[in-house]
Amino acid sequence: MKLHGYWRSSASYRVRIALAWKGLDYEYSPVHLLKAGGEQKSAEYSRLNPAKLVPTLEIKDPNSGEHLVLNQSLAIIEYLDACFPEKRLVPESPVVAALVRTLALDMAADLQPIANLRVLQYLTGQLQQPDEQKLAWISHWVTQAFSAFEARLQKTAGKYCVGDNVTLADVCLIPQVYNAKRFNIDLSGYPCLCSVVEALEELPAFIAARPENQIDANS
Ligand SMILES: N[C@@H](CCC(=O)N[C@@H](CS)C(=O)NCC(=O)O)C(=O)O
Repeated sequence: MKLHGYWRSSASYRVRIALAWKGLDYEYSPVHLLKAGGEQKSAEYSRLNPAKLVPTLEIKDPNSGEHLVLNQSLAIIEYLDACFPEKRLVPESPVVAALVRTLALDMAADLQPIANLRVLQYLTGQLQQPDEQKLAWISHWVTQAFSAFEARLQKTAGKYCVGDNVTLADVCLIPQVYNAKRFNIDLSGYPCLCSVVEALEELPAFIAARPENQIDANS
């Protein structure tokens, strides 16, 4: 199994958490998102992911033995959950699974893309916005998303986002919190979110997946 990712990429971070949570060994192949205009745009990497985004997971399917090249972090994690159902991240109950996916998509589908590298590069490049406007953009969307997330957590959270089991919602939350901290966004107005994050940050799988613990950290 080989994960193509970048230490600071939140989508790669999600897959690293899921792999570590399930105790799956993998080779890590760094794709530098900034070097030489971005290695994700190279012809070689584009063959693995035509969207020119990380992550990509190469895996031998445990059922058919087929070599698979998978993109989209949530599709990858749902695939891993189906093939390796120990320590499930999407619960079997349809009701709880819907709650979990709602929270996961709040972070991975509605928030993360708005502050993705290529979006920020477009803001400061083609649209010629200064850095302070870029920071205002990030802060606006993070604040809006975290306020809604906090309101949801008031109803769903136990120790973690949904009850007392780690789920896909937690896997999607932590990388967005990492990004928010990078941009110095004040999280003190989200007490429920902070208490869930504190509990998750103690778990070995979440520690192993941290950006600073990757071989390409600070590169
Ligand atoms: N929905 C995709 C998002 C992937 C994505 O946005 N990856 C970012 C890093 S978190 C990326 O590769 N950015 C490179 C760029 O914007 O050029 C997923 O979840 O896998």
